[in-house]
Amino acid sequence: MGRQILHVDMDAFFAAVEQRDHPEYRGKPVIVGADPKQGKGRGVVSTCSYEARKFGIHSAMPIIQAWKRCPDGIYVPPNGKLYSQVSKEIQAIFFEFTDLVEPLSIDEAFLDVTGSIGLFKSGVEIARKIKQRILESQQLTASVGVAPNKFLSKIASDLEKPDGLVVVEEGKEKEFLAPLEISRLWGAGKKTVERLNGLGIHTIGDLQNLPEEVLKKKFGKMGRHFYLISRGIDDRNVVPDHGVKSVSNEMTFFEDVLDPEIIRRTLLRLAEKVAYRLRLQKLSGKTIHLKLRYEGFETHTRNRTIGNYTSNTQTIFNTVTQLFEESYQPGRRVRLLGVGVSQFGTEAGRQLSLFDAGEEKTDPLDELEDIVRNKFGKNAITRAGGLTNNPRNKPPANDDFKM
Ligand code: TTP
Ligand code: MG
Repeated sequence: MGRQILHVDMDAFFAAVEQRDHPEYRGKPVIVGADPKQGKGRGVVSTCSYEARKFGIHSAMPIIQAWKRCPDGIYVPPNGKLYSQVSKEIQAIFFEFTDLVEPLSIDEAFLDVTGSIGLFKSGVEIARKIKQRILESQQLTASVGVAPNKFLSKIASDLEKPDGLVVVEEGKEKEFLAPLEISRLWGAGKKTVERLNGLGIHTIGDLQNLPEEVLKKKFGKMGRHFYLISRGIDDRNVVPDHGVKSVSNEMTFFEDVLDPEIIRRTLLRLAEKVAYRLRLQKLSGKTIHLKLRYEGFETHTRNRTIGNYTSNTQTIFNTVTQLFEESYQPGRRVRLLGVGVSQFGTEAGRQLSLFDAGEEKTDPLDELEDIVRNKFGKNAITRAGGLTNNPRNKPPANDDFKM
């Protein structure tokens, strides 16, 4: 069986919390947002209850317009602190079912529950349990999509809101998508939708009927993306948010170093360690950092953002080597070197990555190293180029640095 990905999204989140805490608001149009000031207010609607949506009110609408549509509604200022607290408690529920939780916003997250099926029977069963737990503990409803990937689960969670549960079976991706409007396609903005409509393409099914070559001709790189995504093909991983913003290692030399070969090997060793730790945490980042301290204590930091997310030793090594060559003042002794990676892959970043360079393929050498390290400990293997001549020039055990 393939992957089981859940997308969980709370229903009318801010408004639902207000209705929960004020029983007199229940069943009524509740608008959370700016003060309407009897129709003279500025600012916008944050969200509104489903009762208010019947009046045509929605998020981001000017509050004056909401007032015009529903002057008798209940207008409530947002209580951000409360919503964040509720959001945290809901997230804690997700972790009862899997560690692979990728929060997308205050009220939604992707969960990869593939590894939890043995314990809980099926993805659908987990979705039911999560909905039940949220209802019991928070008296709030969530909508959940269950599918073999992120794209499909996100669409599915939205289809039967509020209190929805929609499952996309493996093998049924194409027929699930076919009747849906192309505006639901990931990557299709307003202009693209207009262009596609102009070509007589209104549903995802219409798009499925076009050969890949035609799509490529009309949309260039996006053509390939549309070809895949209209068939429900999306292999993005659920990237857990560990709260970690960067991963880095540094090494202070026992004796200050001039030898370029020792410097090169040290950078390789550090790149290896950082890359290994990234892969261990299933992270990849696109900003590479170098820290360089000369004898004395003068310290320089440099960084470079590359076009794709990486956890690849060679890529990290090549980039820090470039940074080193660009900033090193020849003839000066080096006391410390540090290598780091930050700007981890996020949903938005990954969306773009499908169209351009994307995530790198796994390097077989990295994979081999990971296997050995996981089995025999993290110091069990080092690339030949990363060995230092001076055995005293070993990295300290705890060698994180702040960037
Ligand atoms: P959404 O999940 O987009 O909306 P929702 O939960 O209110 O309603 P739905 O049932 O359709 O999911 O956003 C979550 C919260 O984020 C929402 O309750 C309020 C806030 N928000 C804003 O403050 N401004 C906005 O423009 C949007 C879209 C959301
Ligand atoms: Mg929501």
